[in-house]
Amino acid sequence: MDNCIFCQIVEGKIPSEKVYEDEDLLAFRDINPVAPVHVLIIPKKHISSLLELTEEDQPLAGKILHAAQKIARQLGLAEKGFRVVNNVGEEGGQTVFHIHFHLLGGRQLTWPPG
Ligand code: DGP
Repeated sequence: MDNCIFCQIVEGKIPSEKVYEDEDLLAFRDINPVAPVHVLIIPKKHISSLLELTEEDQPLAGKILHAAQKIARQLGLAEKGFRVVNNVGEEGGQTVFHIHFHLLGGRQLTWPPG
């Protein structure tokens, strides 16, 4: 997708601070962090939101969750805990329409979210 910021990050056209990469996924630091650790985990394939995830994408979805665990360990979040968040649509607070999972940690997170 030519006009998708995250596709451009995958293609290296927009720089990012990568923390994890494999053939299907990329994880990089959020440009506007809301916690000491704030990483975005994305599939390299363009999927606009959780609503567009197909049955065929189920292995990819599982890979994303497993990568979240690996990255959390890698960044020292496993002991104290962390949060994985996926915003969907307008009321969900989604601003970039390439599915992404926020990995947040490094401080006490509160509930409910705003
Ligand atoms: P969401 O609101 O859930 O759609 O989150 C989108 C996130 O993407 C937001 O926290 C800011 C981040 N973001 C937007 N543009 C860029 C960018 O160009 N680079 C990086 N690293 N993060 C970005």
